[in-house]
Amino acid sequence: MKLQSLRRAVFGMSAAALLTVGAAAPGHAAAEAADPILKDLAAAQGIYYGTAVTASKLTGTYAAVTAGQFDSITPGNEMKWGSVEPVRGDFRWSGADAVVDFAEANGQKVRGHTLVWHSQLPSWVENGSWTAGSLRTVMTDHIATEAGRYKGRIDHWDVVNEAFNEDGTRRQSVFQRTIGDGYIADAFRAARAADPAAKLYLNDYNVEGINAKSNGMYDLVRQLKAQGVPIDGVGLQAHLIVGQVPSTLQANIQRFADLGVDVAITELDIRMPVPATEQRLRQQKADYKAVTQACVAVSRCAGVTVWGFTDSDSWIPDFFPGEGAATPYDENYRPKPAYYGIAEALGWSGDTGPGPGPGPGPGPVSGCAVTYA
Ligand code: G2I
Repeated sequence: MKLQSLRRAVFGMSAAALLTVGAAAPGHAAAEAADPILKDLAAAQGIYYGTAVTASKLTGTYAAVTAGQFDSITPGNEMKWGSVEPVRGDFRWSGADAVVDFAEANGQKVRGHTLVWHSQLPSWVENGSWTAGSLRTVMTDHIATEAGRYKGRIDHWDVVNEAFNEDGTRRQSVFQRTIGDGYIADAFRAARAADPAAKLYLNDYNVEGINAKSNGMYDLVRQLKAQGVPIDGVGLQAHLIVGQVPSTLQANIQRFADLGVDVAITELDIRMPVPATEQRLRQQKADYKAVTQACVAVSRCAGVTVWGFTDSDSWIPDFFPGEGAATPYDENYRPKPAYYGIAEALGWSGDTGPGPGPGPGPGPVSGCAVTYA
């Protein structure tokens, strides 16, 4: 890799990160040296800025941007029950270990994702014949094993993920059906026992604005707090659609904070029909900026995690045919307008480059021509 490209790709990285990455991969630069460093801007605002990662990709430019721009990482799949114990008693920790080791080598926090979820659940759990008692034991043993393995190394755990239906009632997962309402409190107590230092989160999607689902979550958090259940935070995933940031996002963050819990934006991405157009990318910039501003504005908002930082590492195209371009960097690790929108929300006022007139235009493109096709 040319010296100039290497300088660009690793700009903002610590010495530890450089050691970890070693020889950066060829390819496009990650960002101009003059570009902002999101984790530094975030720290100055009292929050973290994180990204979901894929453990097997943590080399080269992908690793350089992960370490250079973000101060928190979340394994996108590697800590899920189906990943770590696909067969009962057969544990596979290599992916999760790799993410935690990378974070420690680069001075990053880890969001552990996730201990109890109805999806990516091994069939031995999903289809076992359980009593309430036997499934509760299996669940709390799983929590003790996984959270115990990483004790002291995880900043936040998503203890329970996606427990609600859209109308605010409980999702009828195997845990809900078999153990009943109390499974959530049981899970949080087991997580606290396994790793007392980790902040314990309840995480869900479509709960970013004030609506029936977030009302259900709000009522539960209030009850859990009243019962002394050890819950520390609420995660708003924020898988959003371009132009549709809920107008009540900040008020919703604030009302959870007022219950006495922290809040995090845990899985932010903002999808659009592809091919992306300049207009959609401008709107996406405004949307990333608005979400980030809402977190900055509430003192109990701990930070923001994007669900993949590059369009080459996003779940959207696989799950929403015809949609994509949902992350702040393009497929070649070039920052998109959204990246500059995040930076602006974090107080940066640098040059976002020639744009199509006033407002959120595309930023610099690292000397490469960008065509969104
Ligand atoms: O679905 C988006 C997210 C919603 N909230 C919880 C998150 O955990 C969830 O993440 C996504 C991952 O980003 C995807 O990568 O969860 C998906 C599964 O629900 C993940 O997709 C799976 C594919 O379904 C598998 O076929 C694939 O083997 O990713 C696996 C690993 O690449």
